[in-house]
Amino acid sequence: LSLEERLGSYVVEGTKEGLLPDLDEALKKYSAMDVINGPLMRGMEEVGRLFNGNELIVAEVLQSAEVMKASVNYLEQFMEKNESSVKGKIILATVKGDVHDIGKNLVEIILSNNGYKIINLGIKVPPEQLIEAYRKEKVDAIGLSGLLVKSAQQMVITAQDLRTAGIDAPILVGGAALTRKFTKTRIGPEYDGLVLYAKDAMDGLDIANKLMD
Ligand code: B1M
Repeated sequence: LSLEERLGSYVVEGTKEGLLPDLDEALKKYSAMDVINGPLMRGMEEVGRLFNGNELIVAEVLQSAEVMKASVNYLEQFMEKNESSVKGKIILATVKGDVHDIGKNLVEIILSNNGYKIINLGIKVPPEQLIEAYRKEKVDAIGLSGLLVKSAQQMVITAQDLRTAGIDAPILVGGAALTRKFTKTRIGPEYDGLVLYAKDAMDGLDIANKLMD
């Protein structure tokens, strides 16, 4: 197997044996983010495909998730850091009912490496907890992640609940279940503030930077 194929297969197989030396090897050719967005993400997509076709069980997908998390943790030290003063404060949460957190945690890494203070509320976060955190922390924006189809609907509910609570801070949304169109036509109209869709973590950073300008 080529280096790129091996990197994908660690994720698919859910094994870490040989992973770190291969990540080091990859860093000679690619940036840390390119390793994540390229071979590792392709591995994760394959896991999703196999899982969908009942060729993997949840326990196996969890092992794949562990490999992805370990890779991202290792690669974080090689990512570009922008040590500027704090640009803004952002809450991040995976919405109620959803446990997927690898994408959200990647967004946290990218934003905190680029001058943002992040309050990461974790997974399965109900609107009430977001409202409470917003009032306590006085953040500049609220970031919501969700990967399940039902999470897209949960984002609509969350936007409504935030509005009812009188909150109109910008909301940044992302995750595989969402589209720009859904964000604009379904979430946006339920909220008084800006609702912005990010297709990936770097896009999230661009949007955050534009918001803070
Ligand atoms: Co689940 N899962 N899973 N899963 N899982 C999906 C999402 C699924 C598409 C797989 C499939 O069937 N093909 C499917 C959803 C189907 C649907 O609703 N349409 C699915 C399912 C069905 C389930 C369960 C219901 C399975 C079960 O129990 N029967 C269950 C749900 C539990 C729950 O949430 N209540 C479940 C459980 C799990 C595990 C726990 C085993 C594990 C998660 C572990 C963890 O996160 N700690 C898992 C995994 C790993 C996946 C797949 C394979 C990979 C997800 C991932 O981590 N990708 C996934 C299939 C797939 O996506 N290919 C799948 C890598 C990550 C970096 O990408 O999170 O998309 P992602 O983030 C991207 C962008 O989306 C964006 O930036 C990132 C890239 O830079 N982004 C943001 C994300 N959030 C953002 C927020 C932003 C901005 C950008 O701003 C705030």
